[in-house]
Amino acid sequence: MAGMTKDFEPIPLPDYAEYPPGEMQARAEAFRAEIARRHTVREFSSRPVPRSLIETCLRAAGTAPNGANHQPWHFAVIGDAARKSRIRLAAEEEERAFYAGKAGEEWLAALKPLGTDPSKPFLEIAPWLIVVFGARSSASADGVMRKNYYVPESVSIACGFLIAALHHAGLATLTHTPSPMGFLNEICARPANEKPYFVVVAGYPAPDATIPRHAIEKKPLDEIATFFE
Ligand code: IYR
Repeated sequence: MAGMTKDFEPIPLPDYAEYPPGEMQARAEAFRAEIARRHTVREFSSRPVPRSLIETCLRAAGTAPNGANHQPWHFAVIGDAARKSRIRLAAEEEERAFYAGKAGEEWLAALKPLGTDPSKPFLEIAPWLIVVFGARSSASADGVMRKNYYVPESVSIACGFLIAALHHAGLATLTHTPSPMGFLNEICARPANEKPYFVVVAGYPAPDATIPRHAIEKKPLDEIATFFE
């Protein structure tokens, strides 16, 4: 029936795995080391990456925790040269205004150590651009439109899963946020109730890819965490 909500039906936790404490510590350390090898890359190779690899990483992203399990996201996966060119053209236009002063002095000063500028060749060179949209409302399984909850939080967590999955598979990524990015709805044929959040650029790094030294300076644990015990 239209608008009907589902009743609560608990099922046994299907696939939890417990490890001996020593193994837990080793797994935590192995994951830390693996994720610490992820670096945002801005120079990509045009080497092709199979669609099936991206599909598997998107399935991982789709398991992210989210508001009311409405899964308020859509991933527009751009592999065609024409759309990539349109995205580059529109993004560079916005970025030129941003770097010419729209961003303001403080923001531009904060970006100095990253060495970024309005030129975004990676938007045409990388094999895949994954445009991540958050849906303010979306259809339930029975086709009824309903409001979504915690959309930015849900989409950002899914994006984190996606970046981790792509890295784990051996790909380099860049979380690109042209500002404003409303132009992405038209290019990706997404409805107005969806808002673009990120462009996740994915591919092999260029053989001579560099990263800014600034990017490897990470805050120590005692600066990012406070324990109460
Ligand atoms: N969107 C711009 C500027 C930019 C902003 C932040 I905050 C960054 O961490 C990096 C870049 C660009 O892509 O150049």
